[in-house]
Amino acid sequence: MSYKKDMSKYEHLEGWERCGFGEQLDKWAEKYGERTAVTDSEDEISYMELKQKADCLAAAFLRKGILKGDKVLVQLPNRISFVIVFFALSKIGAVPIMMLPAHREAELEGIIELAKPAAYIVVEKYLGFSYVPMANAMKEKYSCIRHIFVDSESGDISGMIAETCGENGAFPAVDGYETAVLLLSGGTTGVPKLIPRTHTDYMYNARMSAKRCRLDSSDVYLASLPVAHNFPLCCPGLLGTLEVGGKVVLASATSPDDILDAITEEGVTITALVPAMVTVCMEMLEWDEDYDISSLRILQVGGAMLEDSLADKIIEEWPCKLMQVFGTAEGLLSFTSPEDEGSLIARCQGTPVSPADEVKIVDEEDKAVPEGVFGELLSRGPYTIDGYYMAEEANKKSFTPDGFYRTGDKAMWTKDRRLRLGGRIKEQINRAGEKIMPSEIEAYLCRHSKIKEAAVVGVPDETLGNRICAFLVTDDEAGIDLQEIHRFLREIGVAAYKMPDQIERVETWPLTSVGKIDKKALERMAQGK
Ligand code: OOB
Repeated sequence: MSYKKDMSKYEHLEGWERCGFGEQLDKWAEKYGERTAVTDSEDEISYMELKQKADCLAAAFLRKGILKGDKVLVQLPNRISFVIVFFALSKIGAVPIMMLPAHREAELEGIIELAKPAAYIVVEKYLGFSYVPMANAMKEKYSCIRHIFVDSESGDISGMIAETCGENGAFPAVDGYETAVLLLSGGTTGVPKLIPRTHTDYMYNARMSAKRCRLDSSDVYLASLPVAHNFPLCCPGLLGTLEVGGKVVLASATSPDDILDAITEEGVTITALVPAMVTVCMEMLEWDEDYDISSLRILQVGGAMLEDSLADKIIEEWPCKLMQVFGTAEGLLSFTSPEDEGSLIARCQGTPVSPADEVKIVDEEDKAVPEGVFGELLSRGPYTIDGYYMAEEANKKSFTPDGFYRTGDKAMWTKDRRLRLGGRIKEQINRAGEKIMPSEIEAYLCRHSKIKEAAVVGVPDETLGNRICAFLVTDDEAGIDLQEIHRFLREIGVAAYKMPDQIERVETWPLTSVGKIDKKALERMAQGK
């Protein structure tokens, strides 16, 4: 029998409330009424309107036959409809699966097979891609998908809201300990992993993050990362900002000018970026003096290793506090504090956000390592999951028998009792904050007729953190170039962020002493090119 988390253990915690997101929204609407809750590039919505629209859409979903407990694929970019859809599904106890706009057929299929969603909600078009044909193809292939709802100017979602307004009846009761969302885990090994977060633990996650950021109703939070990701959704992100009555600005794209424009125009006080985005924003600021980022109070940086030199540069050049954020969709969050000294902020990822977080750093035999020594970071606690969704085998590997999540990250305790991350132990590539599992890309590559074998490694890269390099054994005379690989991967429906940045052909593999492909040697080879 695997370890099962006992939620009652956490009921004494400040910020822990057994309540669903739907009910939560009602409380916010009551408290913050006509204040602006969310703005996007086209519109804005108050807390009260958000509640009303979520109620209407929830009633419409029920009418269409979406039931409590149904899983629903949600693939929407950063826009107000995302927020309405999230709360509407929560109100009826349906569970959104947080797809990213970048995902394509290859990612969708694995998840549909695992979670059997009853519906699929897509944006009509975003960044030049039309989602409806892809959604229809999925519906055709998988009979579990009974409905496609399209979010467009005049499409299903707005129509459904308009149609049912004023007639919302009773919604099914939702318990705070039920699953609220299924988040995507970074990097899968072919079989995707979904992360079930309950209403209560996820809202606690948001509250503890907001508390560490000293967030209040005067704050303006900018979500420029895709808001379906845990970082901008809940750390404190969208949900943490709504909790305190602040305003959320949704930026529709992640380019530096979009980010800097939004900060300048909206008076943004806090935002979250991955290191690669900070670098490009800094470059932009250097040659364009029209931006005004003086409203910023906190810049959260996380999702990937932040180089010491970049941390120093942010502290020196940005008119705000840097907050280093180590986070996982599985739960554990560790942030620096706004009150910490700059020198401390630059060299660590702070402390866990909840007093009830249990963190261990262990060696290969799961024994605790001393301060100052790297080991694997393990965590258990109020908002850390005790298992992936329907994944008994994966859970045996990813959790200890007493319920600690194995992050696969190298970390140490510093002498000031702060966490300092040191890269990955598990084989996973972190490319500009996106997590990619080499084995997944290897499997895709081997579906190409010219490729006999493939090995994928991450190679340190100044801008991306890591770039993806694919080593290939191909049929002798058949040449293959990067363009062809990209075309092929696009055709089979692989997300763009997983495309190799570099390919190298090999005749034979370098092998380790036990005869496995020596990936360390491949990394060195790729670096030399
Ligand atoms: C965030 O969540 P995920 O689930 O996409 O990725 C988690 C992994 C961690 O296990 C670690 O490998 C890496 O991302 N990571 C960092 C880091 N923050 C995350 N590695 C080094 N330094 C950091 N500061 O990425 C995420 C979730 C919530 C908030 C922020 C990030």
